[in-house]
Amino acid sequence: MPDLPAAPLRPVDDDEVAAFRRDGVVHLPGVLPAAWLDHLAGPVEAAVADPTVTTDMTALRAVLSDADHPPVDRPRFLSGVDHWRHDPAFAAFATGSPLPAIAGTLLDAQHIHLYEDSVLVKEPGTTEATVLHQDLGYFHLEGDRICTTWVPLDPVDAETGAVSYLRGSHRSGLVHRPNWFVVGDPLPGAAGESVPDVLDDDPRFVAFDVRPGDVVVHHAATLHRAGPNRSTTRRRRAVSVRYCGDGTTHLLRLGSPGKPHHDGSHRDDVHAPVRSGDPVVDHPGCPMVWERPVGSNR
Ligand SMILES: O=C(O)CCC(=O)C(=O)O
Repeated sequence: MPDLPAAPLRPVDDDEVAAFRRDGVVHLPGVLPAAWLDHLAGPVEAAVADPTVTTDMTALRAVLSDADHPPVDRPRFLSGVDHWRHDPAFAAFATGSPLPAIAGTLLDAQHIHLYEDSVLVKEPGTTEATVLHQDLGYFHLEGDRICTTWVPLDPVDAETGAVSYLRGSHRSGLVHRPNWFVVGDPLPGAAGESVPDVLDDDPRFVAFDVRPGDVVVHHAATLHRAGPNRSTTRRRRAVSVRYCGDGTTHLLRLGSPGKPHHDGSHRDDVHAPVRSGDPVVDHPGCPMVWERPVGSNR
């Protein structure tokens, strides 16, 4: 584990906590020490260069939409998941950076577990949008204390593919069917409500101009999407880390991509596979990564 700070550069304030609860999303400027961003840069490069750990979403969209495939020399949207499970640099970030404490504060949790991480890179000129979706339908979890932290490694704005969030949608009480991320068709066999048709200019959408050091956190039930990267020169590199807090239970959702600890294939066979209804407790597949300091209300 590198000796990098576990505390955010500044505390998350009351207005930010209130915004997260009201809107289902909050932009936290200037909370991540630059050392963590330096720490991630090489591992992200290695991940996007390795087709065994990232998926070419540009090619996937071409195949799914049966359009102009195969895409040749097109700028690509590359996305991977669960890097922390095989790469100690990602594991250090997901477990030892300020993100778990930030999630704990926003979710008003006593403890925080890591669910998964994800690399999300849109190279300059990437035409793929990330279509409207809700994370909860992909997660084999149930509860209200579940969130995604989105960490930009580059300045990101509307031109380069900022994520936009449908404010208040986390309060719908609905779990939406997961889709292919770059086309709106639902994953085969997946359960849940259809993702609603929402006008592009719906005033509930909010997006943020962000810089390295900022973190955007959204509730797992918040609908969100991201644009293509229309810049010809600027990359859009980001890492998402997803956490859950106390009160969360496992819920194995048909049709959503599974995890090794759901079927018992995790290498630590002392731990039984999890089942629907089990509370999330410390487990190598979903480790506890933060505990509220004694006597702290933050
Ligand atoms: O970065 C993107 O394009 C989408 C990110 C996202 O949907 C997420 O992290 O939950």
